[in-house]
Amino acid sequence: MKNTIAQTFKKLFNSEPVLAFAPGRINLIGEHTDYQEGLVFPAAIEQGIWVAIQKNDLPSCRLYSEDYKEEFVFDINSFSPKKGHWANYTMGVVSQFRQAGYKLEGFDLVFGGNIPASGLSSSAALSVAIGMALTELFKFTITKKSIVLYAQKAEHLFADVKCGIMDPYASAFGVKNRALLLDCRTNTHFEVEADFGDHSLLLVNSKVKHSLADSAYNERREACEESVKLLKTSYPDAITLRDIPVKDLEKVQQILPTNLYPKAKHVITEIERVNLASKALHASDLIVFGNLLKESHRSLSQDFEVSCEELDFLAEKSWELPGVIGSRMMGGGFGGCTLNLVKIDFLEEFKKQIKSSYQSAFALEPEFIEVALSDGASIIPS
Ligand code: GAF
Repeated sequence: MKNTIAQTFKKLFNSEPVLAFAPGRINLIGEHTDYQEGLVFPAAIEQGIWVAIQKNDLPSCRLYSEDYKEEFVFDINSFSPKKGHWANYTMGVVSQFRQAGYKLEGFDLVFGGNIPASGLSSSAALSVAIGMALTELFKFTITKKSIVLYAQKAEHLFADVKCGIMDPYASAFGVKNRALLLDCRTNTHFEVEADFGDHSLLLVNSKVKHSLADSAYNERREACEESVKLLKTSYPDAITLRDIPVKDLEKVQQILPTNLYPKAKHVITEIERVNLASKALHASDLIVFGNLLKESHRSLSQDFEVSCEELDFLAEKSWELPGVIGSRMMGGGFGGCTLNLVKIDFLEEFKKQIKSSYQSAFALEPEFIEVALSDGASIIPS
């Protein structure tokens, strides 16, 4: 893929580009906790997005998407988001650089990737790769952490999704064979060696992406913010749900209305699960780790209500199968993949059984993706 992107660039723009790469991510556990300043436990994967870029001495930016086989041009001094368009991520990041005072000139850019399913953060990978590429091209002094924050803000302002920091952070800071225990209050992480012994991390792509995903995401975030406001009467210092102790759930239930309590409960208990799961993985206690994945799924499905029939089916079916230590929906929800920890000897049987039962239930063929935890974003030496 890297070579294809570089060749397309040379063919279209007849110059030698700077190349950057940023990976997609998985998340072991900790969903919908990042925007409440909680803990998450993601990792970068091998697959990602490559960006080729060079200055063009023009006042405009000429973009080409290798995946869509489409071009898009915008004026570097005057641009605005175009609903649902792939160019929003580039314009969003450019706008963040400009707002931070960096002087950009026109450039040409080609991008494409090999991220195999939805829910693996291709948009964050793209934004991080663009941030890395711009920094290298214009020789700016910008930290990876700033690029992560620009990528997040670009998604808020140009794609209308009020996401947390997890996806760009994992894409930027991933480390081979390690998961990142990321504290989304301090935006700092610990690396935890991810040794799954004779088990493999397998994603099952449900092949569905329900259309309400983005609006429901923002609604969930608002519900959490509303809960914090109400909880402030008893917890005046609380800034986010991160500040509510898990032992206080009964008290929380008395304060919050019935539509908000389950959502708050999910976030508060999920943060605790991340804490326990990271310790379990560190101690190589895969049974405890796997049970926490299952609890996480239940909570996301029943309390936070971001699962869907297909994801529930895949997770629940997996729990019944021998050789499966844990299974849960992964990411924002309403489609995408489940994350499964499956004994290597049982992988083929697992795929056979899941494929046939999912096909009979939904007339869809699931896709199986084995993932390896990998390094984060980088500039590719020419
Ligand atoms: C999406 C968001 F982009 C993340 O910030 C995170 O909230 C995740 O959903 C759910 O954990 O990937």
